[in-house]
Amino acid sequence: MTTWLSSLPNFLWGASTSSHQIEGFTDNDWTRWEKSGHVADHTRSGRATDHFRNPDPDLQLFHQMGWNAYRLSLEWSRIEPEPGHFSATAMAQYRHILLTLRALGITPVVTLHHFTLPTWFADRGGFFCPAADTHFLTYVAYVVEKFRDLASLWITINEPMVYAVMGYGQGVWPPGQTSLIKTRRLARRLVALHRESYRRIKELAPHAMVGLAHHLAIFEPYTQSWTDKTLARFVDTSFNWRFVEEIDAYQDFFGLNYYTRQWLKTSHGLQPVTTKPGVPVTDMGWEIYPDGLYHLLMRASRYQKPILITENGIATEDDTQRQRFLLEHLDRVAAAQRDGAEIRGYLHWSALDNFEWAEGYRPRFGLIAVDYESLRRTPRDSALLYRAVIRANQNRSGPINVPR
Ligand code: GCO
Repeated sequence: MTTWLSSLPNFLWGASTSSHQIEGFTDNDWTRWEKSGHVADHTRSGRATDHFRNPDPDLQLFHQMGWNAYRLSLEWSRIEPEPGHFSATAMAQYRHILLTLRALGITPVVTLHHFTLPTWFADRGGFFCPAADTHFLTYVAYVVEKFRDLASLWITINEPMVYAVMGYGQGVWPPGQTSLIKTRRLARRLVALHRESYRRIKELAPHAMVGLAHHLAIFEPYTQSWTDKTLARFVDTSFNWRFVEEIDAYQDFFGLNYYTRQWLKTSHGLQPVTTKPGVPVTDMGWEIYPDGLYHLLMRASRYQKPILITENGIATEDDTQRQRFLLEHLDRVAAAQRDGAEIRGYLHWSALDNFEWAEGYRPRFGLIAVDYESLRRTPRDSALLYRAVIRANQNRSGPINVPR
């Protein structure tokens, strides 16, 4: 396979964020959702980490942490606050961010849609509106044309299945609907939209590498009963793999987000049980299960695309737990490489503590701690440990080397 990504000399090491979670003062469907009291403790994202107004110190810090890649998302609602009206100010600031990253030797990985929508688009029905494709593709073409000189790695949609399930199945994210049928229909629409976006980006930037960030989880039967096993297989196929199959011809790399394992129990229906008694969990209540990353990397490598781990991380107040999490997961990445998976990068979630959607600011996912009062940034020991791992692997080819 000779692709731009596989010809990259170095493994991509870095971390990920998304616009709404760090930028502050965005005006989109999530801002409205927060105002109507849907987030834990009535939290609003507010100024968040204030990154958009003042990005430079963060970008410098990312460089100091040894990263050669950084995944960010563009906030559609900032760029196109009214249909067809593009904000020169927002575009100039994103250009500045991309230019600064490049000057620091950091490869940007740019996500076009990370959960949030401009309110005008949400009001027309979001991705169900009849002109949804036209609107989204206009935005995509606009930003790709403006930034194709600065970015070559593009992610169209972040976690389409999570987006569909949370907003249209479980109703805990905007627009708060609870319909299985709509969840399925939305997933199908996003498949079509991804394919169209892929084509459009490749027309505008033929050398760009375009993919999607798939959220994959391990789904296992809670008991060994035939019904639990069947349910687990069904959820694994419909949540993890159906979308992947449908867009496989339209991705140049496989973007993989991995966090946890979940259990299926017939009495709970399609809603997985997040843990079993006695397993180690994060502050999100998610099981810590590094082997899951190995299994999913091996499974994803069947698609014969270079794999980019676009998210993997832990919410915890205890940084020693984060350090352990990091090493254990990197160790599983190395094992998958030794067993033949072509993995081209690891982007930890997250660069900074940030606004964790319906959970608000409580979960701490950052390699870099943020004091939300003073806005002071402090790299955690896990960030320093990560830097040591990155340094030890600089200019190495072959499987990464992870200290034990
Ligand atoms: C997601 C997103 C991130 C989250 C992260 C932790 O997976 O929901 O890509 O925005 O913040 O995964 O939950």
